[in-house]
Amino acid sequence: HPEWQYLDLMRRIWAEGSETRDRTGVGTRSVFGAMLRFDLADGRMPLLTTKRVYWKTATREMLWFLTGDTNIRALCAQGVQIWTDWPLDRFRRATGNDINREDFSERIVADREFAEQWGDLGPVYGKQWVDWPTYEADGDGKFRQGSGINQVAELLTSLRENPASRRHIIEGWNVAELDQMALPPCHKTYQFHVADGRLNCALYQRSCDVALGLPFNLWSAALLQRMIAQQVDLEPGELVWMGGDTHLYLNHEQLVTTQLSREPAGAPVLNILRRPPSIFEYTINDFEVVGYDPQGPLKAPVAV
Ligand code: DHF
Ligand code: TMP
Repeated sequence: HPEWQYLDLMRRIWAEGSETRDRTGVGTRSVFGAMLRFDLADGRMPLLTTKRVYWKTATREMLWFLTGDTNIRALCAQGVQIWTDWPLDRFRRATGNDINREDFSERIVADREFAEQWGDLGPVYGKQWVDWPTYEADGDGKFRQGSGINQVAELLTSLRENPASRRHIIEGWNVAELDQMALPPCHKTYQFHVADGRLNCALYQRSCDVALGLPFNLWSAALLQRMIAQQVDLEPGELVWMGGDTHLYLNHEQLVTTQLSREPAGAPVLNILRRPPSIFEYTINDFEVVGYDPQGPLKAPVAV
């Protein structure tokens, strides 16, 4: 079962990882450099079965990236709280207000001005993917903002017109803007590759929370690959995931122990129910997962 790759990685990090005092102060065990491979033939998806993964939440996040939005308001309005902790942390520090997450999220949805002030993550994934900023020199040696680059639209064009290219890349790591981001991108580079009528994808993730982030990241990458394959009339190929600092937080011990006592079973399949006219027009109702019968959810605290 392909999920053993995930479990083996988890086991190895917990047993052999180097203990590190990370940015969050929680502490991790980590290895540097890891690879997982998943074959997406026949609709199969890297959706973990040894715990329940909220694939609809991850899908809503991916669709939000594709709109170019970087404000959590649209996510909160759909009940998705996976990004709420970072704006909440900023708000608490700046105001000393000890508001809880639920109330903060409600206020973000109810109050547009509040959301504009406190809900934006800075120029993160969505912005860089569909509106990477450019600058143009005017005649006098001054610079002004040019029109943004839609990397996703350009990727689809390059896949259609020049499938053999070795330059099919979406890049999130905009060095000049890292300091404005709530978090610099973790899943920073996606490269696509066409061979034998199949679309392969490699994701480079510079930093990976194996227990909480990675299950989402694997689903999301495969989802993006599936949408792109559908749009350019290719069959989905392999997903190759590569991690830089690949870690388990020390306070995830309970999750790790429980998950490693379980065995993967089943092969969930994603059906895309419609072929939208463009990559930017998918909605949550276009996706259906069949054959997903996971073991129980495993909760763990997220390090902010
Ligand atoms: N920071 C850290 N330390 N780890 C992360 O995985 C992470 N991920 C981010 C932003 N910052 C991060 C964005 N993605 C969850 C999953 C993905 C995610 C953020 C959070 C999460 O908490 N998942 C829980 C609850 C899911 C839910 O509430 O729907 C899970 O059990 O999967
Ligand atoms: P860092 O910026 O100090 O590396 O912290 C980011 C943390 O968030 C790190 O634990 C990795 C984790 N993370 C993921 O694993 N996947 C994601 O998609 C995101 C946004 C973060």
